Amino acid sequence: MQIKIKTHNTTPYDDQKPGTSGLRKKVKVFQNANYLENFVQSIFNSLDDFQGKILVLGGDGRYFNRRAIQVIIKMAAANGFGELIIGQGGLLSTPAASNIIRKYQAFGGIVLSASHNPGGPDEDFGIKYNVGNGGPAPEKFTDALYANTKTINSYQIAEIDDIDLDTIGELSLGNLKIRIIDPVADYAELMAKIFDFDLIKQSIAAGLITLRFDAMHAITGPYAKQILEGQLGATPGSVFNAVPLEDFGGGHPDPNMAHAHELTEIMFGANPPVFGAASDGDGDRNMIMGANIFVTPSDSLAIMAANARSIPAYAKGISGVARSMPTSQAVDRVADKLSLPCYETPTGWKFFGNLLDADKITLCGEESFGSGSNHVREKDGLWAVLFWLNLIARKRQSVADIVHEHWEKYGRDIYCRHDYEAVDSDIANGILENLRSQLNHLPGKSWGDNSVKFADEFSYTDPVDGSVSSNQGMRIGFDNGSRIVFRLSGTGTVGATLRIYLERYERDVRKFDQDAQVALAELIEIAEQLCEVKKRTGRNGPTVIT
Ligand code: VG1
Ligand code: CO
Repeated sequence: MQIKIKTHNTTPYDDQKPGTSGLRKKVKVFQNANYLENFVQSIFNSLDDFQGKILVLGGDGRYFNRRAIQVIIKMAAANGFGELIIGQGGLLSTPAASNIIRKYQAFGGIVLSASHNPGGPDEDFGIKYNVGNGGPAPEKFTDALYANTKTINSYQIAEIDDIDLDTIGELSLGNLKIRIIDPVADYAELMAKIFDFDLIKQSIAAGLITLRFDAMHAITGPYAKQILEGQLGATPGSVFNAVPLEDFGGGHPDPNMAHAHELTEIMFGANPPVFGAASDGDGDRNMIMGANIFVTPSDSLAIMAANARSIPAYAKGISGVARSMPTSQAVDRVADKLSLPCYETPTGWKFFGNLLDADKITLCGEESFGSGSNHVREKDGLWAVLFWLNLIARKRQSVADIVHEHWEKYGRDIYCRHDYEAVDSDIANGILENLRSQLNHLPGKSWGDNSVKFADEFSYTDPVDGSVSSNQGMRIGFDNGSRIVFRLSGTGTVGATLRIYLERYERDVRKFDQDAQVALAELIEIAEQLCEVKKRTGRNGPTVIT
């Protein structure tokens, strides 16, 4: 059967610039005439030589996921892909999609997600293109894609019926093969190769590890159920909020103590389990907790780097580490001690891809609850959870003991992030301009013990391909190692979100248990003097503190 292809005329939208991780907009915006079609055609227009090749397709299951997948199937068919590999029900977690692209040597993949942003008819949707290494497309591609969205005047679509996404199997339509696959199987197989599943299983069976995992009504539900309960033997019900819902039960599927409050209450409540964790909308973020303790993502990365040799896949050691610029310097201290290269990249996973491909690094992470390794080219929530479970099983120590032991050796980088969400864009730009104008005058200036060593706007030169990314946030470093970083979010969909990242290094063991907000109070005050966010917005404090 030959499929009938139709070319539709369209007119460009001017707001389809991909942000930190793809294009994110309100569902209502994606529902505008040809909005999705324009963006998808622009992706295909920006690619070369994909005829007859494989495209992976899946999303986090949020509202509009199914509709969008049907449209993309028809457009991929019309544009000449040879095979589509799609997760059953249109579902694939972001790390699972990355794995499938790599495993089946696909040309690329389209991942539908707005990650930690809420879902539903009045909430957010997102779409992102990943390249053949399984990672987010680099800026060179997203720039070309954006340029395409501004001039697009037609798109191609196949006139075929909707595809049954729910039945695993294969079908052919003209020259196109469509495979609906189990979204979990390949991923679970990969995890079993990286970690010591037998050891974790024994520790759980012996009662040494008890755990709770909050899937936040999002994509990791089926993955965590199968791996943690099915394969590792955690008590049924250990994984909760495990069924992906189109609106995530009305919450933000964002694994931090502000949004994963159910888990937080369990871990700080009576008789907490040994280990607690949560993941986000698309499964690439993680929050790690132990009984009465929360592990900051920056500390988690540092602890993973310091203990990598305890994990089978990294037993021979790691080649290097990388962190995004606003992530705390905890991992730098580990790299220093182990004489490993340590890279500081702009925010967003796309900057780690080249370093991983070139084997300059094995582990990487961000302060925003993301960590990962060379096993895929995305951050990976469940991977981090399994890393910690493997570590606890090996060390036979509590999460709190592992963290305290780490701090005793390396010192503690006390850290937090203040987000001011949905700020009027003009006010936000004013804040940044005002900050920018101060940068040259700040070095040498002091507030108490905090004397400014450097103040700059972060620019990154990729050591592999030499590409330069500038204006990646403002850094103010102090002589005592403290830092304040300011940047605007590239994933929000309403107004602008100002992020203020604060960190202070503490070497005094007696002060390790301080509350971060108290320990950082002086820096929080300096940050306000510099950026005047409260003064300029009339707000009393941040929308979210993580
Ligand atoms: C945020 C985080 C960033 C992360 C990005 C995508 O970006 O700060 O570290 O890579 O989200 O994560 P921004 O530009 O809003 O600060 V996910 O899990 O939302 O795909
Ligand atoms: Co995510």
